[in-house]
Amino acid sequence: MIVRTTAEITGTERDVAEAGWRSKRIVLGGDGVGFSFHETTIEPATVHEFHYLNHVEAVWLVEGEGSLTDLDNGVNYELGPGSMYLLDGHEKHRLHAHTRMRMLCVFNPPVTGQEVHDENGIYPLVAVSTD
Ligand code: 9YT
Repeated sequence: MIVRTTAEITGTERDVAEAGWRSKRIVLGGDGVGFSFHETTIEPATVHEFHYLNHVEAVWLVEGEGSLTDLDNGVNYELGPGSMYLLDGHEKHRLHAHTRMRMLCVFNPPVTGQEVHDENGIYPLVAVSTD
């Protein structure tokens, strides 16, 4: 059994921050369980594009409001607490945080912890929202 807290991984190599988002990776590939499990926070009024070519990801929004656009077909979704999206088709997508969003994310296959961006199909782009 593994027991961890977010507090004990804060500030370690499992706590990855990029412009406008931060992800605490509480379970990684090295744990050997077939998935990774992250808490991602996205700052308000930021826009991010992600494309995970090699991973399936489920994201459960716990706090905050935002919008999600499927860039494969242009469909837009409004997200709030309790919303979940599952990228079962490796969809390129855009997240626009209206308020600070806190999300719980699962990846299969697991992220190893080496990926930050522009690597292995993970391509986050960051911009500040103008609205
Ligand atoms: C919202 C989202 O896609 N989070 C993914 C995790 C994050 N990009 C990370 O840990 O690298």
